[in-house]
Amino acid sequence: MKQSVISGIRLASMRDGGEPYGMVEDAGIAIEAGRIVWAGALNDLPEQFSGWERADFGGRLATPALVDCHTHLVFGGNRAKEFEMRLEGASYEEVARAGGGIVSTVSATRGTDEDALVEGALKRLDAFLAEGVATVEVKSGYGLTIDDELKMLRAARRLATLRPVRIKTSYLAAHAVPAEYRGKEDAYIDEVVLPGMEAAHAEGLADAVDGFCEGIAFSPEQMARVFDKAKSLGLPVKLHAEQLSNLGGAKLAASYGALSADHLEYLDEEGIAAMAAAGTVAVLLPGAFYTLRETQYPPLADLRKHGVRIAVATDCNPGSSPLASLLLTINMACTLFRMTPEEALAGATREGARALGLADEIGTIETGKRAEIATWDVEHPAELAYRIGFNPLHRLVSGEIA
Ligand code: DI6
Ligand code: FE
Repeated sequence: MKQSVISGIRLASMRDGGEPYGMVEDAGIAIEAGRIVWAGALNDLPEQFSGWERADFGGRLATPALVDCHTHLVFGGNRAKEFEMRLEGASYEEVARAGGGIVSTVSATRGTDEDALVEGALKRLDAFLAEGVATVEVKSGYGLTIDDELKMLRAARRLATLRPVRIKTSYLAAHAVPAEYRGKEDAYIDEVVLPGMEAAHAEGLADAVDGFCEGIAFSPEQMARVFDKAKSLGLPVKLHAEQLSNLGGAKLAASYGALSADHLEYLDEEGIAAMAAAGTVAVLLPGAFYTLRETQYPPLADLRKHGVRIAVATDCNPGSSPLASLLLTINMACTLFRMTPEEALAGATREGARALGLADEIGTIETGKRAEIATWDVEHPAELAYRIGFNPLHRLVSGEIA
């Protein structure tokens, strides 16, 4: 059984409460079989760990490995053309209604086989890993037939066999109405979304169920039918809610005990109170806000006031957030949304883990959690938020010291 002690670090444990960033100077972490068995000031290292193999990190900063709790990493094609259209004046909704948007990625994804989906996603995944990310959520939602949704989820699962990363999958068939079902949303739910969910669950392909509750997608009533099915299968739910308008999606998600409600620019205080009561995490996605040149800000002050936990994620997707950098996302969360660097880093570690139902496993550096640790060539954790287009990762320690 491999036993070791990481020493010579400045530890930003991101534990709740206590010092800002859970900071401990001149710290050590004792690791046994991939788990943290002790973390604290090296001077206080218990006797029982003192003889363990040491790895000295030369005074570098250590944080929990990063967690990206909202991505659409698997897809075919790209949407550079639509980017041009929007620069010529078309809005995101107009592009979607003209058959572009999500639906154009659906055609490309249907036309891409599983191997090629994996190959495309690996390029993006490698960019995440190079920045200290060890856990990535990946959604389906560009297949919109049972077979194509399953193909996307199988591709997502394969990523974890090809790289040292934890992948959590979300079944997102309720992402858009495919052209063949336009005007027949309820039939699409009955004939594709619900049976596809059963098939994904039977094959162990879905860790959660997601949806897009919006005028251009599904109503709260339709999402409730999707969530009822998820509940009957014992799958946790989450929702793209209040991104472009306020339909009460977050409140609906909270009523199902959702892990998270995501986007939330148009969220009202009633929705916030419902999320607080249910412990539903607010996932903020500044990459989509930036790309769509949104002007409505997510209600940060009220989320704080109600004590809602706030995560930050890339929303990496070919349309509204072609963003494969979680570090840049952390910067954007501060600059665009006015989150503090500590909140934004917590959003991409502790709170991202919570949004995936992994709060007991990862997201902070403390006894009992997995030893997934990023070390950085910086002095202070705020440097991870403040720089733009700069990657100071020194090393990602995943499971054991290699
Ligand atoms: N909201 C988003 O921002 C992404 N999906 C969603 O429901 C956009 C996906 C896309 O434009 O391809
Ligand atoms: Fe999304």
